[in-house]
Amino acid sequence: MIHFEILTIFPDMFKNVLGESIIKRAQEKRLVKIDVHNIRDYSKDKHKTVDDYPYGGGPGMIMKVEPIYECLKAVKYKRKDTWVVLLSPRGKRLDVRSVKGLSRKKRLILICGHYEGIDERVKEFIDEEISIGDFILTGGELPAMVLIDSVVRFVPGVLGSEDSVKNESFSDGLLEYPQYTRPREFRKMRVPDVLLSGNHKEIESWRKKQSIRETLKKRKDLFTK
Ligand code: 4FD
Repeated sequence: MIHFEILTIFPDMFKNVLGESIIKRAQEKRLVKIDVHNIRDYSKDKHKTVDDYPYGGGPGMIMKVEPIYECLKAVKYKRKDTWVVLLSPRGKRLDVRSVKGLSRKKRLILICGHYEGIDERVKEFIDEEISIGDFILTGGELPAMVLIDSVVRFVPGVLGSEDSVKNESFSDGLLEYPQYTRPREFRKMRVPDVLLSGNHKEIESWRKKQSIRETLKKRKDLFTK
């Protein structure tokens, strides 16, 4: 069982995405628990403020530290079994290795930032800053959902067969080989004969060759890694 605690000012964004399909079933099977907390509920002033102008001037608004800290305290962020993550474009890039590592945590607190950024003092309370790629989004909510989706796939029992995790793209550092299903021919495009041969040795080596070819063509960087 892995437990996610999401801290956000847009809790409704999570309801549909995490309430569907595989993640929904994983929650029903008690393999995954996801709780969403509204940071605004922890603002103490009468207007429930969560952002303010930047000291020193400049464009946009900054997320205040106090509501985030109060929300963290409410979810008991200091527990030893807990890892606190801030989704941020300044974080360490998420990849298959860090996803696997995160999937072994008992409890993950995900802080979703907004506006032009977050008061730097929030970083006192976090264990790690993670980015899903070199681009800026309007909030950390989509990155948090991407992280949860990728992590949940590595939790034992979530996917039908454990083989589907081991066999996939990146598991051996290469891109996935081409896949086909029926029909055998569609608009003159035929499924490669080798896949219908029943010769499992030949199929395996054909797939390996295709993987290497795809990786050389599109992702040379994976080869040098
Ligand atoms: N690339 C990512 C994460 C968050 C984000 C935000 C500071 C901006 C992209 C903290 C600045 C959060 C990413 C929200 N954009 N935007 O993972």
